[in-house]
Amino acid sequence: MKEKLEQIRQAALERIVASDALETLNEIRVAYLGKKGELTSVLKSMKEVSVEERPKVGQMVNETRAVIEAKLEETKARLAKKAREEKLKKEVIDVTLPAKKNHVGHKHPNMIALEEVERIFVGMGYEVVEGPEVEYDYYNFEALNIPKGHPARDEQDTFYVDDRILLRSQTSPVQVRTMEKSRPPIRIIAPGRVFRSDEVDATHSPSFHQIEGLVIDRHITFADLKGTLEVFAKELFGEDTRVKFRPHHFPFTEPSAEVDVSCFKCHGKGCRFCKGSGWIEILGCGMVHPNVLRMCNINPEEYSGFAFGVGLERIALLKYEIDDMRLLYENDIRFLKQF
Ligand code: 2U9
Repeated sequence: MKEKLEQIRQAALERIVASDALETLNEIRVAYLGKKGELTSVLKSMKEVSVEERPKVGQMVNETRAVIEAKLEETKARLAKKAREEKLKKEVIDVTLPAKKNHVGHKHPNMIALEEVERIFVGMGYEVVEGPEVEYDYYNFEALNIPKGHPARDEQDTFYVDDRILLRSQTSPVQVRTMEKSRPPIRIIAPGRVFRSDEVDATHSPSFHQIEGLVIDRHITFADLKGTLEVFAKELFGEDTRVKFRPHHFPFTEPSAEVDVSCFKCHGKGCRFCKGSGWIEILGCGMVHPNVLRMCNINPEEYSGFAFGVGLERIALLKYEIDDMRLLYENDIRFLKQF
């Protein structure tokens, strides 16, 4: 029995020392120490050993098991360490290699200008509202006091989808929809893309952006309109900016005006930027026409309001002194990088 145990011990240790993988160690453990393993079968044959000898043989079996287990553990630790070292060697990173270049995006000048305009009006308590770019003729024209056959329809050549549906030529439909579903007081700005069948040149494009504003409440007067737009102009172009209201005509407002700001380059003296006049036109505005209020279920006897519209690209071109609108649409990274 003693020789047998010694044989088992020798063979097990030899196999353990020769093994080079953790899986092999597991196989060896099963082969010698498992339920059907060689050492266990020795224990099972104890009944053949005389009663006096049994404790001694039992102790020898236990010793053999302990020796094999210890060698298994020691080898397991050694193999695990070796595997980890090999893995680390493979994963070595050369920190001196040049890094990959990160391309950082830039905000489009339109976006910078839009955020600035939104900041100013949100600061005065306005909400920002958006609406569909594909609209009904009703919201784009009829509800704005521009019936079929009105000359204003020819002034802005509109893209029609069919005889009822079109690509909006202004963001005014957003205000009409807002008036239809909410009661005054209303204080909103409506930024968004609009479409007109215009030839592309330095100041025109078939698709551009507007920001329109609308305020409806009791006792709103032209003085509120003037004060609001003066605050807007000063915030946008500087505290020393002066504003000038010139009478104008829009079908949806009465009275209507166009607004000029004093040239922020020459402060009104006249320069190339303002084409010698000292003034720069920036927006159109007026008191909402009673017909428009009525069509949106608002009683013009009780409520009044003002509205205005600015071209976003025009603001971006002025603020960043860009001389050609096409630069805003080409998305040339060398141009956009400058903002
Ligand atoms: C409702 C009632 C009235 C919106 C207005 C203008 C004046 C205007 C132009 C400026 C340059 C458009 O970008 S542009 O081409 N807009 O001059 N827009 S008043 O008036 C409204 C809108 C909605 C219900």
